[in-house]
Amino acid sequence: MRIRTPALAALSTLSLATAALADIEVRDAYARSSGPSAMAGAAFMTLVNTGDDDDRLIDVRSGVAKRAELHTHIAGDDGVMKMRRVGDGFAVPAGGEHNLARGGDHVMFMGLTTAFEQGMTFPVTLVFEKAGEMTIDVPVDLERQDPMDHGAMDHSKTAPSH
Ligand SMILES: [Cu+2]
Repeated sequence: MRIRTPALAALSTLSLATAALADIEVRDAYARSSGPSAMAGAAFMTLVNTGDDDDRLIDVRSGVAKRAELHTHIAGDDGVMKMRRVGDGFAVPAGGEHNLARGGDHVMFMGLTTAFEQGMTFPVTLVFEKAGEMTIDVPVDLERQDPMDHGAMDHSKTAPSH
């Protein structure tokens, strides 16, 4: 029995973690920055709640930047979309999903400690109110055109041209 104890302990730890995270799925995550010298970057993904309880993404952490924050875009007084930190996070309703997309809600990385290069992948820890912490690997994709981006909220199209 002594030989089996460590294996059983590891197994129960694993199944506890799986149970705690089973209700949230992260789909189609990717990250981008404006270029190799950019000081900031962002990540986008779809959060899917397959459970019966509403949940909420309340925090984010990553070693790729000095700070990681939850951001959204809102229209400023001049009509230009600006980024704002979201203090209470993003609701992910039971049986529903929340989309983080360019021009909308996103994970912001400020003070990149590693330049984003096409094809690299880095870990991001998402902290949910109920599901707890979930660490995912996010690939950098600098070339992707966002199919959810209809142009109305894209910086390049809403910012006044100089
Ligand atoms: Cu931002």
